[in-house]
Amino acid sequence: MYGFLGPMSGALDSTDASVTWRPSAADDYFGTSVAAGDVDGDGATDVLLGDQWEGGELYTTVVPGGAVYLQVGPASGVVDPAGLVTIDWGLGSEHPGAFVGFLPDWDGDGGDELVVGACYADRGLTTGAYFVLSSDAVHRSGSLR
Ligand SMILES: [Ca+2]
Ligand SMILES: [Ca+2]
Repeated sequence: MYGFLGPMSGALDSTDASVTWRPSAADDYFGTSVAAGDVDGDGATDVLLGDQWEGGELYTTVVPGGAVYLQVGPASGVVDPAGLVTIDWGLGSEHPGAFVGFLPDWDGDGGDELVVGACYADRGLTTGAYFVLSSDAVHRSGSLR
């Protein structure tokens, strides 16, 4: 997944990216979803990166996985998402990361809340849920499961 700082003009490609999020190992649909907000309220944009099959198995047996990574900004260069704040339900989970987003500071603590969509919530193909994670909880833990 690539991030480009504006202003932009002309034809761009991956070598023009200001930041590249690239897993260091083969991955499962890293980059399924992306959203920008300010989770720590410092004025610098933070990025949520979804990976709805992380740790799962898509090709031989359908075992859901999923993870969401939080890049606290600013960022530059090549970043391995394994080193970021990770929101991971674990193997056999609900596909967190199918959708990610931010809610503008819902609880008034100065940071935007995180929204994680999990399209297999409750282990069903026709179910799904959105989870709202407090910016404060994410900051205190550094990682959530
Ligand atoms: Ca920020
Ligand atoms: Ca908040």
